Amino acid sequence: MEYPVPPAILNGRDLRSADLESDLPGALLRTYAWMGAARTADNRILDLFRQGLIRGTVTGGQGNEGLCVPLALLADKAVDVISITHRGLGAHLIWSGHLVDHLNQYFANAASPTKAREGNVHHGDPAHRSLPMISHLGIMVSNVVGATDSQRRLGRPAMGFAFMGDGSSSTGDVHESLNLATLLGLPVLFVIENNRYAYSTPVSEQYAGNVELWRRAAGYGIEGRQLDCTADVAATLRVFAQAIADVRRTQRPLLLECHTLRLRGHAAYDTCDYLRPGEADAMAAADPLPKLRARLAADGHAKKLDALDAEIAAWVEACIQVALAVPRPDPAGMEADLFAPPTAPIPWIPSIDSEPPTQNSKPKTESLTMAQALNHALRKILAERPESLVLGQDIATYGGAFKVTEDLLKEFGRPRVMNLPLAESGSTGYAIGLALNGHRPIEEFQFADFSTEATTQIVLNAGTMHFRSGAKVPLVLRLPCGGGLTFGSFHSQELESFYLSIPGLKALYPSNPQEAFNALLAAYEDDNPVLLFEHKGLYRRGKHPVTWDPHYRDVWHPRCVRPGDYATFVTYGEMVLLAGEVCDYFAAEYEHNFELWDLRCLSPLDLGPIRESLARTHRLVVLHEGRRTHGFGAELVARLTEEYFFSLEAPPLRLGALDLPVPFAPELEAVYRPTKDKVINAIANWLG
Ligand SMILES: Cc1ncc(C[n+]2csc(CCOP(=O)(O)OP(=O)(O)O)c2C)c(N)n1
Ligand SMILES: [Mg+2]
Repeated sequence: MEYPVPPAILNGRDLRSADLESDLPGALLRTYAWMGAARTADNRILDLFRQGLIRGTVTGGQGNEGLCVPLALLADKAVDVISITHRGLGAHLIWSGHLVDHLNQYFANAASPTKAREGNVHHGDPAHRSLPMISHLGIMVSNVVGATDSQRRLGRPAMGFAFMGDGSSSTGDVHESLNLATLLGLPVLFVIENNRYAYSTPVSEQYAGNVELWRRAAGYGIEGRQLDCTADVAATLRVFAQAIADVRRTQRPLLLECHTLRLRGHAAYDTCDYLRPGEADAMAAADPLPKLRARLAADGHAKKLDALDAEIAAWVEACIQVALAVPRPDPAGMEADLFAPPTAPIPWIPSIDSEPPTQNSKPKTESLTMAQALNHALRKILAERPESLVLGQDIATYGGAFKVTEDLLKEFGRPRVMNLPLAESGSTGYAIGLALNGHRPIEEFQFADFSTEATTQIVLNAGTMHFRSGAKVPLVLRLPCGGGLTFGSFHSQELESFYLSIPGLKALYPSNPQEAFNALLAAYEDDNPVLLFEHKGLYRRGKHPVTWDPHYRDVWHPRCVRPGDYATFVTYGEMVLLAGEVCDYFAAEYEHNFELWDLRCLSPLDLGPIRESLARTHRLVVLHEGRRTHGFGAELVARLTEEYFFSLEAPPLRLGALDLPVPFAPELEAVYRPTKDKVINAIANWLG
């Protein structure tokens, strides 16, 4: 594909504050050229949408160029981090790539940067720290905080640019991110693109009338400023240059409310009936682009501008023709791209504690609880992998609600063992940002139940990242889960089917200390977000020998706990222990030997060995602690029996909890959960 050569002035993608002093006309001409290119492209994209050549939701940036173009020109694209909104085509054009690349995204063709798996402006350039957008507004802001921190940890003089609309500024993630960035002292410029509307909702219905958004900064203890980006582009450039210099100098966040415009309504289909009479005309009159043109023309550049406009229009047309000629996307490889491909194992020191065994000694074995085994694994990871860090609520000084992170702070210090505020979504978004930039965070949720606060970040952002952008999110999410401890509905849930009903996440669920140790190493070295379900009832269920296991990666596959020929019994987590006792009972009382399988890995599912077992036994029992309806067992039974249906000697048996919130009192919870007696009775009835 040959890319049309851009007008020479567009070869310059940078402006520095010194340029504003030494050659203001040149700086303004360059800004005008980029604003004009963005406007022309946005207008043509709208036409192409109306012709049916572009699909989806075309949300133009017409009117916002006076904001996003100056900022993108002033940013240091070699180190800074940015997340651009759906009004920022101009910033995309400046940050990286060629107009054709961006048009390919809109046309969703074979050369689209998201491989046509996402549309509109939902692309970025993660390799160059432009973090791709998902539709869910406010979500990317914390990613910028994380990636900026990652840059700082790597010793790079970067700052972050986190954009949001006036509507998006109402989301919890924006609040959480402002708080987090201030708490951590991170150089992030939070930019509110206030165009006075969120779709059809005017600011008067978005926040109380007497509020000015920039004043919110005071509540976080940072500085806030406001700026009218529709007035004078030279002034805008100076204010932005100052704000950028201040953020770099203070290494603190700054909140900048920018008054801007949305000239073509919310999206291509918006009829804008909700505008007040005369409002559209007033917006058109405030448009900074013609104002800048008039100023430059008055300064004697009229001819140059005519030529430049013509050159830009011809270039945009030529780019459209090139992008239109690209073939439609190929569905091949879609499924393979859900996850980042496997990597080579990390060269771990072959011991559980990073002390290499001497030549003749065998690897050390220690008797550990599961909580201690996890602590050992975390210590090993922190000691051997500089890109690792452990974060979560109360995990530093306190050592975590279940003491799994005990003493790690003492050994590794605060930047690598970090308490986070009570803000699961922003914190997870921060961790995603770190992971996108090469760090490998391990985040502890105090209880798995609280991870639902971060569902969008986990499932829709991290879980879809590789599929839609090719970027890797190596992130371990530790989820203390499960019941039986009288903790009630909000501290006892099993969330595997909740999370795994949407593709994109890997999940391990160890059932003993050795497997927990292995699972944490395996999860850590994976380039995808991995949920690590840790049953709280197993944390201190006795001590068991834990040693270095060179086959630690086997946790991605099921394990045969005991062989048998009568039935295939599949379970995972704490239920493995219960199932073992149930198998003992049926071996003793019925002389039926069940072949017990510990699934270990819930995603990606490897059912091959279990299918082989079922081909021998012809009977299937599936047990899990979570609720039955939409439970993980439904998936297991369906997948396992669709192949062997006609050779089964009995209907499959699916056992789980009642379809209720987890009740609190032990007497009630015992009725809710699968217990040994209930499972034995159910199987005995099934045997007939
Ligand atoms: C969390 C979330 N809720 C709803 C939407 C649907 N939606 C898309 S754009 C939009 C308005 C956004 O307004 P604002 O943040 O002011 O940005 P603007 O479009 O004005 O630039 C809405 C409600 C969304 N994308 N994300
Ligand atoms: Mg808005």
